Amino acid sequence: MWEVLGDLIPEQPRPTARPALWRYQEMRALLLEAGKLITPQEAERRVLILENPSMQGTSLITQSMYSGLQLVDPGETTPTHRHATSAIRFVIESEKGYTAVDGIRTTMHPGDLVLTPSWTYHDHGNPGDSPVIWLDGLDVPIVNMLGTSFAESYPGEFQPVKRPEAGAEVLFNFSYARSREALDRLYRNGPLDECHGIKMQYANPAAGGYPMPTIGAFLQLLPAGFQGARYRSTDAAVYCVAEGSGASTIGGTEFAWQKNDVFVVPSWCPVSHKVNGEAVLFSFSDRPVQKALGLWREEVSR
Ligand code: 1HN
Repeated sequence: MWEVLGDLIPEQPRPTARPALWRYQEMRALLLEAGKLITPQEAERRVLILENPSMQGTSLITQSMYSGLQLVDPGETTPTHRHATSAIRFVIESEKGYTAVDGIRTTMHPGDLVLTPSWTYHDHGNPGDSPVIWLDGLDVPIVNMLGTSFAESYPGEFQPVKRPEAGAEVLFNFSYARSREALDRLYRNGPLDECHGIKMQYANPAAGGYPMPTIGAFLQLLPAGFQGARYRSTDAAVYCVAEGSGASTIGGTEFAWQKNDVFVVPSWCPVSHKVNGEAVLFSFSDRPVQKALGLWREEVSR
């Protein structure tokens, strides 16, 4: 043991992920090109994986999360399937795109957060005439680390549509309009956090707590002129820019971002955000897992 102890039990996190940013305009062009090369029926899902550049061959964005950008072209539907892995979708472009979860459809609008809980049958479709694109986040490495992966196709071509359009009460779509309003209200009434600006955590509307057992999600408002303090936490986070532009210094490197860009902050890596105009950031992480296990830590690093 004495030969390996330092590597078995590091004194602080040694993430294999490194800070990285994907520009939406580059990714979008590649995704539309993929749209000409393969159908969702051939691919099951037409996704460009956002693989962490220091984790090549793993398909992962961090040690605990998978992420990718998915395209559903006009007129397309995807096969119906289910898996033990849980998924979140943060919608980037969509006029009429939908996700159906266990037979209930919800229309996806830009900025919406749509949940696909573990082992629910789900499929997507685009009855509109412009491309539908969203960011997928899945707990794939957690499920695989635990040896608990199951997956199957829906027996039959389509799952029956129980409700063609879920109402506003649908429990698996957090609409951007409502979240954005809440951010504004908090900004008017509340104090500004020195690191996060105004940061909200999405909650499970039925049970309280996190939206799903393995994935936590957040939406934060950075008011015009905001220059955040340095912060780090043990949960590596994947960010997607919902509105505006700005820059984040991640582990000492500055990453300038624009609307819809995706960037990753590894575990225990200091991050600070700054903006000129107002901006809104979406993010997700494995925080519920870390909290449940009593492992989560954070600090403001001055
Ligand atoms: C999946 O089922 C979807 O249902 C997207 O849209 C991405 C990545 C890995 C494994 C399953 C989807 C996925 C995925």
